[in-house]
Formats: sequence, structure tokens, C-alpha cells
Amino acid sequence: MSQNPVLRNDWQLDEVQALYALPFNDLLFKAQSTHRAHFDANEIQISSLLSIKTGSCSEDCGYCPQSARYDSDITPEALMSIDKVLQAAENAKAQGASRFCMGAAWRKPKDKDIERVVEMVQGVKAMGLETCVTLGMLTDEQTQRLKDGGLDYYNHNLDTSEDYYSEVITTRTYQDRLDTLARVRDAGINVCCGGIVGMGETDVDRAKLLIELANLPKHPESVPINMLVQVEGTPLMGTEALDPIIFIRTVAVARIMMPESRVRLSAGRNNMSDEMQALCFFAGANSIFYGDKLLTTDNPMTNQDLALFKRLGVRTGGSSYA
Ligand code: SAM
Ligand code: DTB
Ligand code: SF4
Repeated sequence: MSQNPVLRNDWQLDEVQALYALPFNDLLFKAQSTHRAHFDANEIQISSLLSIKTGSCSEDCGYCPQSARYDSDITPEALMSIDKVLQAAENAKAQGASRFCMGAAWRKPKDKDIERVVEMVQGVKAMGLETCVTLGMLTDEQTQRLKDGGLDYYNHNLDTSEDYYSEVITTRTYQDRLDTLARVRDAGINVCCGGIVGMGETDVDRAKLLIELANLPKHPESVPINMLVQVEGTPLMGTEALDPIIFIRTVAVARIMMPESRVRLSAGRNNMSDEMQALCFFAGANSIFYGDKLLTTDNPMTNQDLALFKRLGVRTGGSSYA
């Protein structure tokens, strides 16, 4: 349990449902008040993503174009060279990113992959950027190696509620994910963990996902809330779109439950209006993925994001290196 009385780890379903059910203005007021008590309300942290190993993944995550099981339109690529990764990190830094996140389409990395990734982490860190990687399931030894290599954040999402999980993924369990998260936490690496909404889950599933995240022994430092990006060829293509108001409510409830975490408005921004994104920021989102690409799909262009920030009077920042 947390020693800080505002950081609760004992959320119950009925109280989370009660938050979701608040009149929209009351919910946003509560979320914004919470946000202001813990953060500079006009500052947003920006992370850039790079897919360092793309496609041919053995897993069956129903949302993911990188699974080898689905016929999506991506070109598989082996683990990138360190030079190419560092070049991409330089570009991200020049564009203004404070964190560089490297993602690999693996169920779990091999030990020799970890050594390459550690070299990437060290090179990116030397540029003054925060580092994050997402590589799938880890062993204790691999986690320790990443920690010793200086990694700042590990991203590993719970994706959805435990109940809905098996509708979306069958090749690894919810417990596998919790085990990797515990390893990362125990090794002293910052945890980036969130989920995806708009996958056909229910209101209860969304509430339960947030409960799983907030009731971890310590809140994740970063909580990415992804709106499903529907990709041709994946099983979740054609899922009924989630009401944008429910998405904004999800951001607000996450902010209230995890007041000191960076809540990231993650995948799906390319299909959101500027006004919807502004409401997500008002609801307490204070981080985005920045750069023209997520891993394999499009993200808003950087000049579009910078123009939006200017219109909203938002500053970028929030890096521990800044
Ligand atoms: N293979 C590793 C793993 O799954 O842990 C790391 C990379 S994986 C692509 C990282 C995360 O991206 C997934 O956990 C999922 O939350 C998110 N993601 C993948 N495809 C997505 C999509 N179409 N829409 C939204 N989020 C997606
Ligand atoms: C996260 O929660 N979202 C990012 C990052 N962590 C690795 C990935 C989004 C991927 C969207 C689909 C794609 O571009 O392939
Ligand atoms: Fe593989 Fe990760 Fe995509 Fe699942 S989300 S198919 S593990 S790359």
C-alpha cells in the first residue's frame, strides 16, 4: 500500500462506476481539480515512438497489425541497427520530444536481443532523452539487465479487464502481464502501463481495467489510454466505435484514481478532433505520443500538434531531464 493518503490502491467497482456515472461537467470538474492539485495544468509531456522490430509476432492480440496471424498491410522488419535507432532518436529530440519509446513486436525478447536494446538505451540516454522500451514478457535477469543499462521506463499494457482479456488475446494470460509488471516494478524501473478502449468491451470492463491499474501495489508512473486504431486485416477491424464522451470520461476517471500518474492520450488521436483532444487534456491527460507515426500506424503530424498546443496555450515539458 502507498504511504501517501491520496494515492489509493483499494478502489472498488461501485465507486468507480459512480465516478463514470457523474454528470459530465461534475466529472470533468473533479478530474481537473485533481489534476491541478498534482500537476501544472498547462504542461504536457511528449514521447516519440519507434518500432525497432516490426511484425511477424507470434501472439494473437486481436487489435494488432503486427501479429503474424493476420493479413495486415505491414512490412515485417528485423531488429533495427543501433545507428538507425539513434538517428531516429536525434530526429525526435530535434522535434522536441522528451522521451523516446522503442517498441518491438516480440512475445518475449531473447537474451541477445536485450544486449542490443541496452546499447540503444544507452545511446538514446546519452542524448539527454528519457528512455522507454516495450519488448513483451521479461525474465528477472533481462529486467535487471535493462535496469543496469539505465532504462527509465518499461511499457507493458494490461490492455483491458481480466474478464474481457481472453476475447482479445489467447496466447498469453493476464497473469503473465501482471508478472512482468511486478518484475519491472521490483527492479526499480518506472512502469508505463495502460490499456485500449473501443475494443467492444463494456462499461464494467473499462472500470475494471482502471481498477487493475490503480490497485497495483504502486500506480504506474505513466498510464497510456489508447483508443483502438482499427487496422484492416485484424480481427477487431469493424468493431463499433466507442462514444467519444465515454473515452473522455475514461481519461477523467483515470486522472481521479491515479492523481500523480502521467495519463497519456495515446493511440487514436489521428481520428480525434482538436476539440476532443482539448477535452481529454481538460479531463487530466498530460502526455501524448508525438511524431508522425505510432508504431505502424499514423499519428497527427508534429506541426499539427504544435499548432494545437499553441491554440490551447499548452507548454511541453515534464521530463526529468528537462
Ligand atoms: N509486443 C509487445 C507487447 O505486446 O507487449 C510490445 C509492443 S505492442 C505493439 C505495445 C502495445 O501497443 C500493446 O500492448 C497495445 O496496448 C498497443 N497497441 C497495439 N496495437 C494497437 C492498436 N491497433 N490500437 C491501439 N493500441 C494498440
Ligand atoms: C501504448 O500504450 N501505445 C503505443 C505504445 N504504448 C507502445 C503503441 C500504439 C500502437 C498503435 C498501433 C500501431 O501503430 O501499430
Ligand atoms: Fe505481438 Fe505486441 Fe502486437 Fe501482441 S501487441 S501481436 S505481442 S506486437
